[in-house]
Amino acid sequence: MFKQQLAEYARLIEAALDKFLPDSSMPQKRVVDAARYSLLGGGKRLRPALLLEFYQLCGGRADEALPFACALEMIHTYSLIHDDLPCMDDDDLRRGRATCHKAFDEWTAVLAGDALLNRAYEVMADAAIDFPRPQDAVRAMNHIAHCAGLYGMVGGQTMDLQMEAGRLGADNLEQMVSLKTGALLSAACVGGCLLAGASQEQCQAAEQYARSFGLAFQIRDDVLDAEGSEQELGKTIGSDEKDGKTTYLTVCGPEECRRRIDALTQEALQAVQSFPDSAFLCELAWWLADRTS
Ligand code: GRG
Repeated sequence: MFKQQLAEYARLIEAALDKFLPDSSMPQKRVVDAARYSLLGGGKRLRPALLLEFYQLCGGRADEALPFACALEMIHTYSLIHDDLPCMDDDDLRRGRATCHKAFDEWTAVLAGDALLNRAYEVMADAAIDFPRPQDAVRAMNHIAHCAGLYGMVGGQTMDLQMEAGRLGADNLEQMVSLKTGALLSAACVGGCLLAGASQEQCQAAEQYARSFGLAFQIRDDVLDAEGSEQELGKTIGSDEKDGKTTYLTVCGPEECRRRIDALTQEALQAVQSFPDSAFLCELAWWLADRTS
């Protein structure tokens, strides 16, 4: 049931993404091709699915929120393209295929990321104009921008690279993860609530879910980087060790990682108990706690 619902969300999102970034024969076609290559080439579509789920739990209709969900996936995809570049993580494999800069080249990948980021805000602003409650749309956009930027994912990525260079200590690990990984999940969960004009209590519950679930998600990601299968994950494994990265696995070891993933997943479940039907959110959290891809 849950897998079916996630697949249905992915179907909706992918059909809309295709329309929001149309194929073209313009002179800038090369960058459109690269952006489409990364955007439409797989991925779990977690963040847009979460935005749609929270929007519906707070009383909205999924089709109204679809442009915002797609924009979030564009922001996520831009971050993956840039993260894979030689100046950052320098990865060759993503979503089971060559990374954007490998399939095209570096300048194209930089511009494809830039194009996706800008297109995301354009799509949201367009949708806000005709949205039933434009102020809620602006509040959601504001939260998404905050979470994606300096005070969220970009800030977390900055901390991660500083840690890798030995300029920041392991005591910054939790804050780094809550920004790099947790912030965009908050953009999805709280963004969906804000868009629906939800109460402060509902927004706080969504924030707590995103926080706990985001940390569990990252710890599982750290474990999979060491123990997972490259084929199932669709990305290069062993890169954390190769880069000498500080991760939850290096700090806590595998047993403590498992214990924390389970405890954080329980916390995430607790956080959303007050929603009318939290089954999808609960199953998603457990599925990701045990994920292999
Ligand atoms: C370049 C500003 C900037 C940020 C990069 C995305 C990112 C931040 C880094 C990628 C490395 C990493 C471990 C990020 C943590 C979040 C994470 C596990 C992303 C992968 O998300 P999934 O598993 O990917 O949802 P799919 O491909 O399924 O969408």
